[in-house]
Amino acid sequence: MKSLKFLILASVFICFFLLTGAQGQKNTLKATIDSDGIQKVKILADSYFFNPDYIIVKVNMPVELTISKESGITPHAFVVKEPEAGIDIDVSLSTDPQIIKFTPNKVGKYQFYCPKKLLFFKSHREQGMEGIIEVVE
Ligand SMILES: [Cu+2]
Repeated sequence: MKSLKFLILASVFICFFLLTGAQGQKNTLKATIDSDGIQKVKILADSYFFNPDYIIVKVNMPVELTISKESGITPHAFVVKEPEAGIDIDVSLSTDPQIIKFTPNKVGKYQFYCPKKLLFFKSHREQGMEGIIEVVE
């Protein structure tokens, strides 16, 4: 009986560590520049995260994002509201990849997120659907 209790306690601890460990994780992608001078980045939206969720691009060079969402009925969108940095995006996502082009013109870190929210539930952003585009020199 004692060992069973210990086993349950141990598995609870392991689950806790797995969960908290996964949440803080950043999946970083440094955009590579192709032969046309375009920085191509692929992003996948899922419930409730973006992969990658930390994207590094160079300033004053065109970026081409290819964004799609995982299959399923949950709607997702991709929003970045940083017009002063040349990034102003608000698109609803589908499983068909969409291509979004922009040229960041200001170094900095900019938030992207999914604004969807169902009734009284937490917004997707609050559940982890957000990330950062870092524009570097
Ligand atoms: Cu969403």
